[in-house]
Amino acid sequence: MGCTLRLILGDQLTATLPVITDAVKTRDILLMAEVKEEATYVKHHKKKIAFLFSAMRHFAEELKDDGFKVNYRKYDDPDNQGSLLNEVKALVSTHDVDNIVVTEPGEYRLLKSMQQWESQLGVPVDLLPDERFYASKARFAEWAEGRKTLRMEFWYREMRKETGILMENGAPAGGDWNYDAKNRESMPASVTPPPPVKFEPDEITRDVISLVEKEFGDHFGELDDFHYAIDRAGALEVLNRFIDERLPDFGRYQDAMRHNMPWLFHSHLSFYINCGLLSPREVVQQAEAAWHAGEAPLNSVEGFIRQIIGWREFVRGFYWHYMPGLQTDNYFNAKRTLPDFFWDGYTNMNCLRQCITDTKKHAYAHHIQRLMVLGNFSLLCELSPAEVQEWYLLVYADAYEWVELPNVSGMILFADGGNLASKPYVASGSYINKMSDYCKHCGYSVSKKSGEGACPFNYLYWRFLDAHQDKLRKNPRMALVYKSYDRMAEEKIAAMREDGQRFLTKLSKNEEV
Ligand code: FAD
Ligand code: DLZ
Ligand code: SF4
Repeated sequence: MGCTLRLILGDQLTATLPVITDAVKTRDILLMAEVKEEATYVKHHKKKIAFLFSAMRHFAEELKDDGFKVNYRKYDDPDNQGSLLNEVKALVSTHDVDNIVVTEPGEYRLLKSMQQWESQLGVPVDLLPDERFYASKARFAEWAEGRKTLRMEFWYREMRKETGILMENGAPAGGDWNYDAKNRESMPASVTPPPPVKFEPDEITRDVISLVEKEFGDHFGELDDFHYAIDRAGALEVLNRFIDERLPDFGRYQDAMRHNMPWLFHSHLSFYINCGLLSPREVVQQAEAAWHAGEAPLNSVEGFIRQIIGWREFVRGFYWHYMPGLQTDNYFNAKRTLPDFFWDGYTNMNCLRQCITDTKKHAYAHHIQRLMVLGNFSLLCELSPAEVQEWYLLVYADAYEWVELPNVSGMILFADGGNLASKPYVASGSYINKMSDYCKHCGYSVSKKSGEGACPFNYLYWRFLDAHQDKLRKNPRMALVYKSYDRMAEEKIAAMREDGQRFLTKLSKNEEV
């Protein structure tokens, strides 16, 4: 009798997955591989690769200590086969392999490829469902069936009822489904968020950092000050510290941004949840328990839990529902190429400079930076969806296509024409000024609407609404905005158009803005 070859991907570092728990320790082979194909299909941020390779190596060591036979292929092994398929092929040709088992990958391109493996390898390949989500793909499809539009809020309520999370006698805890009205505070200068949890790199991480420096030197991002958790124990510590130190204020400051402060009261858990070191269930359970214990207010706990059982589950279902079309949707026919400053951060617009610098340094930016600064700018400037998608997929350490693409195509670019969002997330500089102190450190004037020195978001906002009236006027949620537009004097609109066009021309030529 031969063995079962069990493949574990870089974002499947979860010891409770059946691909691992079903293994016969004395017989089956667990395969993990650092391969060029996965590390370069987009040029991932250096810190993202270092994080994932280190986490993979630590996970493999833990499996070995637990008595599993682990075949781990390092990136710089001279026999490295370069792709997951070729690594599997190499083992099939040298071992008596009866069948291959792998948990379904999170990305469409890899799933499509794996669905060919059985015929390419001549060995049965079982793709197991990824049980780490609350809802299966089939559950989402059943919910989506027959709905004209898919809205997160309705999905979220369904999930609350189904799981009983934050429910009391069949009704939402506290009487409301959503407490976001309390979650829109800006953060006063007197508030100092607790510092993020930092870990000193151990020998494995130091080796990986040297490898990344050598092999991926031309990738985006900085490697120094690497401080992420790289194993489950560390990830659990980040979770516990979040619950104790940040969760109570998570809600009220969820949308706030501060100059030179990327971490704020966010959880910084997405890296660990998405690669499997933490399960969404344990994260949600701990947050709910903190509320029951009176250690965190309901607006924070509900807001946080909604991000996970609401948004995270929703975008995953949405991705599989709309792929592959989601990749090519382009409702506004946007074509502008990404300006160079998306890579180096050199722009006079302080909000963008801050968000890009944070991203470059940490492979992290929080939600409002991604949505209302970088995303808002990308939409207003009609940047090419394909280029924006690639950028978001490679710059963030938590980015995998199943979660990145719906957020980019659907949420920020409205490229799907409204399947995900009921209206485009666009805003002028006043929103950024209200939610941050970025404008205080900016050469542009946020109070100036047009002309020399005016905040570009101000005229870009009206230019966008002006240019896309044919598509947006019919949207009832845009009615109020167009009412204001209709009240504007013709000269004012003309000035916005002119300033906007001048700015976009500079952007297209990669001139300094
Ligand atoms: P917190 O603010 O503490 O939120 C808690 C958790 O909720 C996160 O860890 C995450 O698991 C989940 N979550 C929150 N918002 C979302 C969301 N919109 N979609 C899915 N999960 C969510 N998140 C990713 O994990 N990977 C991505 O590639 C990604 N790309 C994004 C691209 C854009 C354009 C936007 C607007 C958002 C994107 N997000 C992505 C969602 C969100 O910005 C990140 O999950 C969050 O910033 C991660 O930081 P945190 O763990 O501190 O989150
Ligand atoms: C993101 C990533 C990177 C950078 N490298 C690897 C790798 O070398 N080996 C591996 O198994 N997985 C890697 N990953 C994660 C995969 O790209 C991920 O499993 C798929 O994109 C599916 O979500
Ligand atoms: Fe950004 Fe405008 Fe504020 Fe400058 S003034 S930081 S460009 S919103």
